[in-house]
Amino acid sequence: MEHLDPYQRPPDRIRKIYKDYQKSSIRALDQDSDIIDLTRDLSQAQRKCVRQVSVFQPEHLSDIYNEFVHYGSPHELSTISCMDLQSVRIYEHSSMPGLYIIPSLLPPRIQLTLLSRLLHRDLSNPSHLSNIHTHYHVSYPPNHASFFSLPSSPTSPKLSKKASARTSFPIAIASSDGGIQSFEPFPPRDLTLHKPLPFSSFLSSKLRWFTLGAQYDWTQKTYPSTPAPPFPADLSFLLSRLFSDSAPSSRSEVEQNGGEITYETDTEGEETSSSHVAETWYSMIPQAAIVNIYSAGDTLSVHRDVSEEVGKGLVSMSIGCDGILVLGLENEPSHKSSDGSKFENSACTEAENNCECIVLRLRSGDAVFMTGKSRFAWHGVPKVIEGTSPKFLKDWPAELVCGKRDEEVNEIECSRFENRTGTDDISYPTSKQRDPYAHWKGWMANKRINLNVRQVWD
Ligand SMILES: O=C(O)CCC(=O)C(=O)O
Repeated sequence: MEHLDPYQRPPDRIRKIYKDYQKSSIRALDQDSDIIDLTRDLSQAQRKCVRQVSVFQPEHLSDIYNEFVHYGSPHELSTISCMDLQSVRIYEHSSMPGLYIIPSLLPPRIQLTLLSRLLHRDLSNPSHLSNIHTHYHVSYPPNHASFFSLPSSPTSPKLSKKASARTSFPIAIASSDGGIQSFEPFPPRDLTLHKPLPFSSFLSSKLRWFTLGAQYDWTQKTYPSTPAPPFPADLSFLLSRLFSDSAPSSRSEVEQNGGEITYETDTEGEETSSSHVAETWYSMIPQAAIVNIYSAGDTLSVHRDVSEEVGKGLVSMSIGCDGILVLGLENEPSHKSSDGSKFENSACTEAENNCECIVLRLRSGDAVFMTGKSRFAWHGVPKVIEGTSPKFLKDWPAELVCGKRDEEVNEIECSRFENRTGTDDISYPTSKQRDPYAHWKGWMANKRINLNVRQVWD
């Protein structure tokens, strides 16, 4: 595999596009016809380059999702019926061969289950390091409880110098009824560089990412050779079944299935065939993941993921607010842009034009699979759009009323797959006993979680 430099500066063109989108207002984003948003009609120019290349069938998906929801426990019940699911279409853009865009792959129940497993369970596992660990001693709630079982706005006492210097804990402060009343701030590793980090900022604004499986070293830009914590088995199952098996149904099956193919002969005269999908669907074994936690307004700068030792596919799944993802592939100097959009700009210098760029609006439940030529594409997130978290997620981690959950999430599933909205009709428990996370209600309203998964070694 070709070795790419993790320190290389991104091409000027994608940097410029990234900066422009960073400055865009929500209104401008809503009206921007260059953004590929597969939930709305594509522009005429986009229809020439975006094609449906394959499909996931509902039966296939419901098997995977039921197994994932009940993973590790014997079950006979089907929580997700294939009747509630629709075929999920897989698209490709002619400028990004091997980049598969899969809108609405995850139905609401799977998004909720995934979110809870990532943030209640995996974040509480001390072997999953976060960016906060680089500068702070992070302490954990007792018995692997969720961080969200702690008060959302603690009445933490000020950390004494002695406590700041301490490297062993407990730091949870018990209340008279035996619960946890508050959490001391996390002491910095170097007191001369950082102040103690209040627990409230850990989850509310400061936590940006944590890692699963192989723990990437952000300073060295390498994966350590020491044994990694096991990749969570249920997530591994979900991702392997979706992305490691053979490529999903071929194009002819799409046609038989009545799938409408948004195919127009593109300007280059090239068609993407089912055999092409099979060739570039580089199955992957999940070995490392980054869980990015964005607040509206956060950004992720343009980069390439090049530290992995194999070029297998990279999966990216989004939950919560919409995100704008800018992607760019460097090409031959003579290559002409195929979409005729503003990304082909005669005012650009040659260096700026030497990178094919596309811009996607990703919504909750969408997935992107970067394989083939696009595996090492430049990409970045210039915008997470405020107020766009779907209704069924807005109150998370507050839970749905016990007993009504199945019925209600099913309702949400149906309505979402019809028109991508949630339902107004979700009720929540009123007592704290029934909902341990009620005091964090609304945390997800302005968050975007991205699960970014890769294979590191053969
Ligand atoms: O949030 C996203 O959509 C992309 C995240 C990403 O590129 C990364 O974690 O490397």
